[in-house]
Amino acid sequence: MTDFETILLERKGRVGIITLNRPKALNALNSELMREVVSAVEELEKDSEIGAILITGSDRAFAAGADIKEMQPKSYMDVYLDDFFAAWDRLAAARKPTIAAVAGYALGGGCELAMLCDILIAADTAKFGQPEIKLGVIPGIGGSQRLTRAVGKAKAMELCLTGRNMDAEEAERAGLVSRIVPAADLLDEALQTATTIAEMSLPVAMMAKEAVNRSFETTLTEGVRFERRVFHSTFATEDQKEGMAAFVEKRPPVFKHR
Ligand code: CO8
Repeated sequence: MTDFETILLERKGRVGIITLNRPKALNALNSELMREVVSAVEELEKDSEIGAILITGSDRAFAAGADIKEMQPKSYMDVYLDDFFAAWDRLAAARKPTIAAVAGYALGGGCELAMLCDILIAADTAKFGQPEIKLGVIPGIGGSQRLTRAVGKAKAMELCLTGRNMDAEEAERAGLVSRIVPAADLLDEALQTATTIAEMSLPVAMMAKEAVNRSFETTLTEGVRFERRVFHSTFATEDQKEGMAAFVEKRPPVFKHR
């Protein structure tokens, strides 16, 4: 297992847990943290014993944004030639289900990182926002696109143009988070959800994820056609045979993740 400086990586059962760990900077996302998260995600994607990836921060902050101190001296050419922050696309491309467990601040790149995950579970202390405009920039890790798809144009515009935060209640009402839990229970609840998913058939969970994500990229007719083809292909898995046999035989399924 790799050693990391800015994150912690642990495995609990079939769940890989990545904890952002730059407490003095409220988990601000610098390049090193980005590289480490991407490398941990790659490690977990390759690990056949892992069925879901959970990303979390601290009680005070999931992440308070991209690291402003790191960005401040950069020129246009620096960020353009580096394709600054493009490596985060690797997380969006993860094939295993990903869950963000958010307490405290999820601002700017922090909100965007949470939105790169498939499911977002919020503590009642969570605060979401895209305050980049206050710094003279705009969201750069997909915030203007993913927030708009999640909460609609009016609220996304308001958040991106005023930089105001929304609390967990507002985020849940708007459809950004799947549910809110008391801060003290966040990790347990998120781990339970991740474990439930990780115990399903891995290839079928990957297919379900791919099908839901397809809805953001295509028309309804093409999306439904895609879903049907993938549905048909689940019948090629051993786990479909096992899942249906277990139902008929009134016993819990034992998935082989094949
Ligand atoms: N970057 C660097 N350091 C940070 C950041 C950050 N985003 N956020 C907090 N910190 C540091 C503070 O500087 C402080 O460090 P120090 O003690 O050395 O001064 C420490 O964390 C604690 O922060 P505060 O003292 O400010 O704590 P408060 O509780 O008073 O305030 C806030 C908490 C409200 C979260 C406040 O820290 C804040 O407003 N942070 C900045 C939030 C922000 O603007 N985020 C957006 C950043 S821009 C961004 O994410 C763009 C993404 C797209 C880039 C893509 C490029 C291609």
